[in-house]
Amino acid sequence: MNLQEPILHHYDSSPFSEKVRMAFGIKGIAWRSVLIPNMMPKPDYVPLTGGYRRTPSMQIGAEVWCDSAAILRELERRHPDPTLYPEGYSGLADALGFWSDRTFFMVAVQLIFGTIGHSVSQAFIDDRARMSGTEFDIARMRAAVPLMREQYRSHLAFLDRQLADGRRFLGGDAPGMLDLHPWHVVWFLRQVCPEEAELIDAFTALPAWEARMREIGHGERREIGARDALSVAAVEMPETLPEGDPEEPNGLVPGMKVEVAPDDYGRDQVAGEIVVVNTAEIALLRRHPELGEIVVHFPRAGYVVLPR
Ligand SMILES: N[C@@H](CCC(=O)N[C@@H](CS)C(=O)NCC(=O)O)C(=O)O
Repeated sequence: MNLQEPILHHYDSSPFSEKVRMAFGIKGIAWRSVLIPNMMPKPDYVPLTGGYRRTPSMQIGAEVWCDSAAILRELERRHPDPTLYPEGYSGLADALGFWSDRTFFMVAVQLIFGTIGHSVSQAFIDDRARMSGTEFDIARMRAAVPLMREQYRSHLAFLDRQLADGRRFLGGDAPGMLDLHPWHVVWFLRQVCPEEAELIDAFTALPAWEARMREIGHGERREIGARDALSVAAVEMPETLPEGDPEEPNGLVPGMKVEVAPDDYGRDQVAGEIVVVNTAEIALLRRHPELGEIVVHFPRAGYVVLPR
């Protein structure tokens, strides 16, 4: 096995993983797949991330990118052609993720679990309540389904309107970040809650866009075991070099010991020494008793950094 091949830690029904799998497809990348549990505990996963529990992450050698935003950024850096960015949209294309991944996604979560919640295990409900720090209240979500249907549809209408001039993808002729952001929310409903998919089908341009996206596929996927991925981390060494940013408002610099955590849900903290810090990412060096040195990367927007 090529030890520098990307390894995606994911599960098939994970929408944020689907975003990344599609990026592999757009860029024609060969990757390894490690299937991880969809709830805690994740004993073969957390040692790699240092405590981050969310899905997905991407491992290359002894480095791990947590969060789809950090993963997509790294894929673009390593495989710039074809780019995920429509010309002139590099900043706003990333900003759009905050709409799709938070607002639009949360509408979908309520619509989907309000509809299929009765078939979800109590263990899953308890896990999601622990992860979000608040009740995962299926009865409340069920009551909100009519409202969420309206909301979901109004967000879909943004996409349909963007496609109304006959363009193939949201950013023009080529698929990219503008598609990936909302794609996983549309995919999630179609995949997990087909009984509500007529909300999508009722639009004019959206269903054809969805079909075009599906055709792209996931690149070249090959399964490996979680233990194999841990062995890769153990034999490889991190390669990222220290990088600072003199404009950091609170004086964060390489070498400092900090903790990083998401600011929305699944707020488990990852502790380490800063290797890279800038407006786009923070990377931490960690030492694991069996795996040795690992560098873990996080996006900067949406993650808090606390001195230790
Ligand atoms: N901002 C994160 C969100 C990731 C996320 O919410 N992932 C879901 C699955 S799609 C998750 O972690 N669920 C709990 C779990 O898998 O343990 C990203 O873009 O990767």
